[in-house]
Amino acid sequence: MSAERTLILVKPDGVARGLSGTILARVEAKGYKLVDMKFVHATREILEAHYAEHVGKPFYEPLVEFMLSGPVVAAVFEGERVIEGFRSLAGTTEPTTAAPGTIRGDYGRDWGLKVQQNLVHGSDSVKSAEKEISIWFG
Ligand code: DAT
Ligand code: MG
Repeated sequence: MSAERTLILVKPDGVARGLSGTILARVEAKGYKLVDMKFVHATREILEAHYAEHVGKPFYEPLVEFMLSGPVVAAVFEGERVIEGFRSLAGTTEPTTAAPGTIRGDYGRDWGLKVQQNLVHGSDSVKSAEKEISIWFG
């Protein structure tokens, strides 16, 4: 049985604020293994596949525009229960209320925009992780 893997993105706000290294260091420091990584400017095609579950929601188009606004770091991390472990480290979606100690809680805030800028993405299930790793890494 192969080890669990997850797709992590440092979103354009994280890269623009110079937090890519800090964020990746926190994932590594927790003990997960970095197995692939790249610096990439996403395309609309990639984002439409990545965020297909959110089509039709009021924040969908702002989300795609935000994710196109600058480069991201895409990384694959591996480890026992890494999907759940990274979601816990990232914190909840809204940065205002994400727990202090989490990435979103420590570095994120609400900027009063149509989409929450919350620094990171992490796959939410084994199925999503497999899909997302193939979208970003082929
Ligand atoms: P998560 O990234 O925590 O898995 P999600 O998959 O539900 O959250 O949504 C994808 C992103 O869209 C999320 O990181 C931030 C943004 N978002 C989600 N819900 C939102 C809302 N109600 N208003 C504004 N932006 C939202
Ligand atoms: Mg999600």
